[in-house]
Amino acid sequence: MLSDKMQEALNTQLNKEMYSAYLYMAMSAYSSYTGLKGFANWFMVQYQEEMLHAMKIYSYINDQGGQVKLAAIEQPATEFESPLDMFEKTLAHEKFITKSINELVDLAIVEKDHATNIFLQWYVTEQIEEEGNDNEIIARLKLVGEDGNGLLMVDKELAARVFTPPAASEGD
Ligand code: OFO
Repeated sequence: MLSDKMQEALNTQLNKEMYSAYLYMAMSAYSSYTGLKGFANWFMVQYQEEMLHAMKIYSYINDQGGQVKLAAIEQPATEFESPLDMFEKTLAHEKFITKSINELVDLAIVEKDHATNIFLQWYVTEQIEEEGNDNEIIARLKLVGEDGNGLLMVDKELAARVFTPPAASEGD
């Protein structure tokens, strides 16, 4: 069972995850537009991951007998300065999400809501991976700098990313 406060906080997080999906879809669209198919692929996989994050919360609220309440999703930017700009904005956004998840865990602890606390641990771990991926790609993009060939090499690497749906036991 969820308290009203926890239900509202989870619905807010659901909206943030939907915005994350929308943001990375916007980055994928812009990457396609600028001819960087590998970047477009990476961000589209990220979009899929974010939809998974959102749907896990959706299912959890339902499973707990709570009410899912959908709110408007903020419009993301439509243009970006460079691939590095996109990844710096991605990292900044993920830090914001990490803070938000940590605050949810704090609330679960205060409310002695053990089920939600356990549920949120998956997100705590996921955020380590998300920030790690972004840091790694930012480092590579900084090494490449203005070198077009280097950028195309990174693009080729990012083209290899595939979305792996989680096993049934961890997916819902
Ligand atoms: Fe990118 O982790 Fe969800 O939002």
